[in-house]
Amino acid sequence: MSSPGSGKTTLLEHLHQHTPLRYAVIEGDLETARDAERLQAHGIAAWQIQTGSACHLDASMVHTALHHLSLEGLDLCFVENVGNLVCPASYDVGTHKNIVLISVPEGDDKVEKYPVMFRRADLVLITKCDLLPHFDFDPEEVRQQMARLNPQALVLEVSVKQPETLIPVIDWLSGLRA
Ligand SMILES: Nc1nc2c(ncn2[C@@H]2O[C@H](COP(=O)(O)OP(=O)(O)O)[C@@H](O)[C@H]2O)c(=O)[nH]1
Ligand SMILES: [Mg+2]
Repeated sequence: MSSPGSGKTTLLEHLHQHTPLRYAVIEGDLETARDAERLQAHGIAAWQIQTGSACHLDASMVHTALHHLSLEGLDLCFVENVGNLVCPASYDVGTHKNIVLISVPEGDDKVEKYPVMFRRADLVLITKCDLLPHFDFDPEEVRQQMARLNPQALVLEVSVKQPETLIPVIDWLSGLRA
């Protein structure tokens, strides 16, 4: 879950190249199958849900989508929710864990402004960290806000331009699988 454009689909495109974990993705957007097509182009099984006007997925939509994916032999199935820092947090779609992204260009004040979302996070990824030299974004600020709001959640800094930053994410996912 995260705002539109914070890097959800891009992260799922890149993780694939650095892990033996096999995963499928359920995509949610208002219109188009662009994100599912992007993942399929990388050989990742993906199913697109088009919500029309709904700003979030619900459990029934995810249930239907699961019938269109072959889960045999998979380690994980991601659900990329509709880009939105508000509504998706209020709907339990059946995921075991929640990952919330916040990208450097969005600003470091979002945790406390959108607490419902960040309270539900098991993992928070600060994305696009290659852009830190160009923005007044302080990752420590995000860490402090998370420590006050949801100290159990892990906070990691990532960038698809710096593939080594994806390794702790893969380790976290592998730990879940184990
Ligand atoms: N510089 C930089 N750009 C990124 C990174 N991750 C994603 N982007 C760009 O951010 C834009 C939105 O990414 P996308 O994955 O479609 O976001 P989504 O709407 O959250 O799925 C695209 O132009 C990506 O290339 C990153 O780590 N660094
Ligand atoms: Mg996307």
